Formats: sequence, structure tokens, C-alpha cells
Amino acid sequence: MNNTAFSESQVRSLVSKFKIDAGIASIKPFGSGHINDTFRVVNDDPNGKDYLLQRINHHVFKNVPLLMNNLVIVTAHLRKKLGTLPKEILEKIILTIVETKDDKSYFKDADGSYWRMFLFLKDTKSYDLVTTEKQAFEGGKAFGSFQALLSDLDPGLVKDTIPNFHNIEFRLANLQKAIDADKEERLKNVGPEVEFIMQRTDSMSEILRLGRTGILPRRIVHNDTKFNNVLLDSQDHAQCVIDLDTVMPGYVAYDFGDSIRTIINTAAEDEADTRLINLNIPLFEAYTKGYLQETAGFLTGSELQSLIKGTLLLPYIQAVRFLTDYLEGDHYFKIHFTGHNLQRARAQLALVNQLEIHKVKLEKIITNNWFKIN
Ligand code: ADP
Ligand code: GN1
Ligand code: MG
Repeated sequence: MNNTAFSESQVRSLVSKFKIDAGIASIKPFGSGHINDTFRVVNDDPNGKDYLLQRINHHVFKNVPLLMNNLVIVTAHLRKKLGTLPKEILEKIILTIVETKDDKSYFKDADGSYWRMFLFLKDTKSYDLVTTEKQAFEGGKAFGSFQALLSDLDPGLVKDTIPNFHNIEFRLANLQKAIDADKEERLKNVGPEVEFIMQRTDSMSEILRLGRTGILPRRIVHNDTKFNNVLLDSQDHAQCVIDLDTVMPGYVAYDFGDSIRTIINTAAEDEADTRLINLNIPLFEAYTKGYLQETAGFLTGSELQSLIKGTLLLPYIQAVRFLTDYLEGDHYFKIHFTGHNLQRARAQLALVNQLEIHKVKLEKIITNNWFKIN
């Protein structure tokens, strides 16, 4: 369902379940996320707090109580680490969960939908497309510092909200199942895409292998670091990392790769004309600088070497997921037209192709910037 499918009166009644003491001026669908239904709740006092109401997609996140427990643990840890800052600042730089009137972190309605509320971060921007080196640098700082702040949180405390989320072997097995079933009779449209993917299955499994042998440490990472999941302030300074639903154990290369996927691409994630998909290498360098500045204190040498592998893997895995959803009939990602997931998959594969061509150059940029810091 789409967030435009709810009437204002329905949403108003949901808002009343939460601890807010404000008159409501308006409630409007908000943002461009592919998963949750998001609404901005505007206070009738312009100087008062606004709120963000979300229906959590429980087809994607099967265990919402576990997910919300993760969010409580993670946001509390961040707050503890930054505890010397005043409350007004903490509320700007860390997501604040607004509880229900019966002290819960979420509300379950009569239809079985789960709702939660956050403080809305006013005067912030969330970019689907990055255009300046400053934005890229600030994004790198934000996601790098997010990893650094969580690097001492016991990974056992934060549970998997989507098991095997970035496990490429699992994603490829799902693609194979979708190919075999060909439920929607769409396989005939995707021959070259499937071939491109199958040629790279082994090289794209490297991070998984390095993880299994213990060479790459599992840490608590964000796992969904596309650039619109960091809010920048009106001056384009990093303010707050959002969309914490997939914060769980993983590898740092996943976060690095997913941000780069959305920064380095000169075109949109779903660009129809793949000739427009090129690399903006200065943005890559700017993000890398910001990221390494924050993570140099804990990254191991193997993790540093894994960053380029994540850069190639994340658009690849994203293509596999979009293509699987297309073959299965578009039940996972929100789409805006028939064939949208195929268009997205094609764009991501075009990006992988570009990244392969420029891999050595990108690798050098990572290493040179590492030496500058160390
Ligand atoms: P999804 O999983 O659907 O991407 P997000 O949690 O990322 O959901 O929220 C969707 C969009 O809503 C974000 O990309 C951002 O633009 C906006 N957003 C999310 N949380 C906040 C917040 N606390 N304050 C302001 N805007 C927010
Ligand atoms: C989804 O929720 P959102 O829109 O930030 C997806 C990510 C994908 C992304 C592709 C939980 O992210 O994994 O990379 O779409 N989130 C989930 O745009 O599947
Ligand atoms: Mg999001």
C-alpha cells in the first residue's frame, strides 16, 4: 500500500496514540523511501515540535517488536556516547523515538499494521542525488562516525531484522528461484541482465568468504546507507543518520559500498537511459575522505582493502534484488510503474560496469587518503 492510501482522519487518530502535546496543523505523506509509509505531522505552533509518523512495513520487517528493540538500544547507545551534549543538540543529531501513551515504542492498529513516531528534524535535507563534494564529504563523516560510535556496542545485543540482508549467496539463490518459477512470465525480458549477473557470482562473494574465515570482523553497521538516509542541515553539514531499521551485524564495506552506489552515480538509481550512468570520481574521493577521517581509529587493514569490494558489491546486490522483485511480481520495493524494478536493475548493472572499468583508480584514491590520515 502507498502512504497516499490513508485518509487524514485515519492518520490523525493514529497520531493521538502517541505522547505529543501539540495541536496538529496538517499531516502529509513525506519522503521518497522505498519501504515504509512516512508522514510529516506539522504542529499548529510554528515554534513547536513537528513529528514523523511511520507505518513500518511488516512484510519486509517480519518482527517489528525486535526491530524497535534494536532501535531503542542503538539510539540509547548513541545518546550515552554523546551524553555530554545538551538535550536540544542530542535531539537534533540522534533520532528520538516518541513513545505511545502506554509507554511503548510502537503502536499496533486493528488491521495489524505497526506505527511509530520520531521527532521530525526541521530544516534538514535528504538528497536522492548528491551534487557537491561538500555534501559527499559530510555524508562520509556522518556514516563513518555512526560506525565509530557503535564500534563498542556488543554485536550480540542488536538482532537481525532481515536475516541474510547483504548475503550475496542468499540473494543469488533467491534470484535463481525466481528465474526457475518465472511466475509472471518475465524471464524473456531479462536475458542479458541474468547473464551479466551470473558471470560475476564468484568475485562478488569475496566479502562473504573473508567474513567466514574471520579476516573481516562483523560489526554493528547501518546496512542501508543510501544517501537519503542521512539528513544534512541547511548549510549542508551532516546532522543525523536516519532509517535505522537495518542496523545490525555486518561488514563496514557494506555501508561504504551502499553510500558510494548512490553518490558516485551521475544519474538516478532508476535512470532509464543507461548512457547517462557515469562516475563522479571527485564525489567518491570527498566521501572517502570524510569516511576515513572518522573510521581510521578502528578500521583494520583488511577492512580498508574490503572497501573497494563493497563498492562493486552493493550496486550488484541491489541489481539482483531489483531483478528478483521484478521476476516475482514487484511485491517488495514500492514501484511507480510496471517495469520499474527492471529499469532499476538495469541502471545498477550499468553502474557495476562503470565501477569495474575504474576500479584501480578508485582503489588508489582509498589508499592515498588512508596514508594521508595515518
Ligand atoms: P524508508 O525505509 O521508507 O526509506 P525512512 O526512515 O528513510 O524510510 O524515511 C523516509 C524519508 O523520510 C527519509 O528519506 C527522510 O527524507 C525523511 N525522514 C525520516 N526520518 C526523518 C526525521 N526524523 N526528520 C525528518 N525527516 C525524516
Ligand atoms: C530500500 O528504505 P530505503 O528506501 O532507504 C531498501 C535498501 C535498498 C534501497 C534501494 C529495508 O531502502 O536495502 O538498498 O531501498 N531497504 C530495505 O533504493 O530493503
Ligand atoms: Mg530510507
